[in-house]
Amino acid sequence: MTHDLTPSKADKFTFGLWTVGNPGRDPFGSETRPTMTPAEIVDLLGEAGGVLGVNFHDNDLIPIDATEAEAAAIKKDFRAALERTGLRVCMATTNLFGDPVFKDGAFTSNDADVRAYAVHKTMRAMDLGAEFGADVYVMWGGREGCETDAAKDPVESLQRYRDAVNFLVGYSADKGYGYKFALEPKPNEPRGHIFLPTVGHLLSFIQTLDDHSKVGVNPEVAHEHMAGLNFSHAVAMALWQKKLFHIDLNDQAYGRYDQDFRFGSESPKAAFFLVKLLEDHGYDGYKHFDSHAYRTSDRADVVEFARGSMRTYLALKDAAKRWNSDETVKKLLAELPQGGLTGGEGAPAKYSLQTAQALRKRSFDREAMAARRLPYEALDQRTIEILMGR
Ligand code: GLT
Ligand code: MN
Ligand code: MN
Repeated sequence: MTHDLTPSKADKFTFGLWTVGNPGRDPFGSETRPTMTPAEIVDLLGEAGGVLGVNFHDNDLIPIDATEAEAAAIKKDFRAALERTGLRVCMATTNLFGDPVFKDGAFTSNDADVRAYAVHKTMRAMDLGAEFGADVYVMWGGREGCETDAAKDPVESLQRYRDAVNFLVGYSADKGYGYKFALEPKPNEPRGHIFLPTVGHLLSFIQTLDDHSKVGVNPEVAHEHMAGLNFSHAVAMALWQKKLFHIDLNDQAYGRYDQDFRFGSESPKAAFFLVKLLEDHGYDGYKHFDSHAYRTSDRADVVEFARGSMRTYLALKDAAKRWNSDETVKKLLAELPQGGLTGGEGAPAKYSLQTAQALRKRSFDREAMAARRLPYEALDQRTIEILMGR
């Protein structure tokens, strides 16, 4: 077993200013940790070690009402912190959910002025991200939704969403920013119902854009779990369509409020299959930990939280490697019909009148097929033992 779980830049691990900088506020209580400046957050990530980059919403870096002079001073401090820690900015995004102006949505607000303001704010945030070298642009429509269906026409809302994304894709192209857009779904919270609630919905939406070559998804573990779905299957669909442009790693118990727990802390087996999927399929984008430390943590524990997120990923990557080369696993896979998980002789070939006629004529031994062994209990138990280091 590999014991070295030290991350390096090549692992492409990133954190958001809003994640490690989370001061512990929740709907029932105020901050439990001091608020840090963006530069202080970068220093904390430098201390964690091995982090490639830091991501931000426009207003994580520059408060919405900052003056030009204040903005310039913050940027200067932030840039200096990036230089002394060797971190870079990988992804940028827009806060289209915090300010009261977005109380009924941004791109899908019923108020045309608010829709225009949301696009204007996003263009400016894209300028800011590009100024710091971000090459991925995330769009999370947290307020795009409703509490009551009396409030919005959901078809019109999708059209509005589409118009906004088309506009911003055009802006990025004209400015030569080269952003890859990664749209992030979530089923609810903060809205009662959020439009485009899952990865599947978004993948279908993306196909409707004028030019979707630069638009993919940013799935988040917690969000698919909130919808009661298997996250790896959602990611698989994005990989299969070559649309996995970014990923938000964290954890979340099914059926609970939005928890944003440390990656792998709640469902390590699901996290294992996710890491195995990403590694087996050669995902080489950023791995962003969109989570925050428990409200009980102090600064030192936040550093442990950041290190723990990366170490867990690396431990699971190592476990995936061991799984793939494990003799027991190999033996069990070889026992599967057709000798493994992929491929298989005898399956229907591509349709033609000939292949159809041949298949139509073929005879099958139903009982013999039904009697074939599928030792999935043994395979799963071996997986558990590999995870337990046995
Ligand atoms: C917010 C949300 C996240 C999104 C962020 C990007 S903001 O924290 O819960 O899932 O990724 O806007
Ligand atoms: Mn979340
Ligand atoms: Mn997220």
